[in-house]
Amino acid sequence: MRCFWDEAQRAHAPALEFFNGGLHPAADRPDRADAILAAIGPTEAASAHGMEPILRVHGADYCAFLETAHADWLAAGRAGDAFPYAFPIVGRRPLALQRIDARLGQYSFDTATPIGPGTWTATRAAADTALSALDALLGGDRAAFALTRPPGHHAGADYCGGYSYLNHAAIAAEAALAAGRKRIAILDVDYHHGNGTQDIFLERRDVAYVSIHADPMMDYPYFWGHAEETGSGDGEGFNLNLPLPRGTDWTTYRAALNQSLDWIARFDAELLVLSFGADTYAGDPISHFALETRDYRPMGRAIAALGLPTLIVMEGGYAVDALGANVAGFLSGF
Ligand code: SP5
Ligand code: ZN
Repeated sequence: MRCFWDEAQRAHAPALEFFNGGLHPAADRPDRADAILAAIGPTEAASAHGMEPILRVHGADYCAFLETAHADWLAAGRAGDAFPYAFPIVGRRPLALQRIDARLGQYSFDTATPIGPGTWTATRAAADTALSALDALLGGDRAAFALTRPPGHHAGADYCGGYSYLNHAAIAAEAALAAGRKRIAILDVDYHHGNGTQDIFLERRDVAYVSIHADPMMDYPYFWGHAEETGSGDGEGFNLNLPLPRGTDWTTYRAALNQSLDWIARFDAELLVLSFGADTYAGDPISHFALETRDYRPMGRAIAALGLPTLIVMEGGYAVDALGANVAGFLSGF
């Protein structure tokens, strides 16, 4: 399987994130990529795809914000990474505000997703990485792996959050449609619900989204990922959430995975985008499932058995010591 990675993704190196009333070392560390690279063997660099495929998913104003947010933060006299602190939750009006703090709040939904000097460069390189891996599929390959970092599945059309800025899986799905594919399935096996991906495609029936994740009654991102979110308008019935309790092990997980695979098979997709997170691992420092390293190989095998051309896009996974083995196990099973 061809694997893609772009060194420019290292430019995103947040120091801290804020949750539970305090600052913590950022979980999305650049050495996550080193752990995966050491385990999967050679990778190919991404090729530049420009802004057009990004703008099929994200607003131009949001992209302009991401591009200049850190410079605006410095210009306001701040140091370090840019953090939001005020959010337009109630009576949100379409105000065109200039103050960096207002703009950070307008385009963010949490305080764990800081913007640093290299964030825009890195997430654009991650989009190019996903698009380059998609090119391999469009050229006839059965599967390709995009080592994307920062992750993407929490980012919506006009917001960042959950360590995500651009939604690389959504960008790839739209690019596949633009290349002539008619029906795309997105399967999201990250520990967290991919609220950004769900939101982007909620009213669509050409892109079906199914996610297996920690029950948002207990875990981030709380406000999305509940079982009753099944799509809306034209997209009604094309969104499936399978929330699972904390402590879920492979036996329980496998049953939900089978359910999601049956659902995808009925949808009759031409191409699968897999948002793959390894934060379902028992030793993950911010998550609460109980999968072991040995479980990722049968997970890969089960998803491969769908028989669909599959783009594997990296999302979360923060137990750096086990991350290489978990990702490599998944890819070898696939
Ligand atoms: C892509 C991805 O996996 N994003 C995850 C974002 C989660 N950010 C929320 C941080 C809250 C962590 N709570 C930690 C509890 C530690 N005991
Ligand atoms: Zn996650």
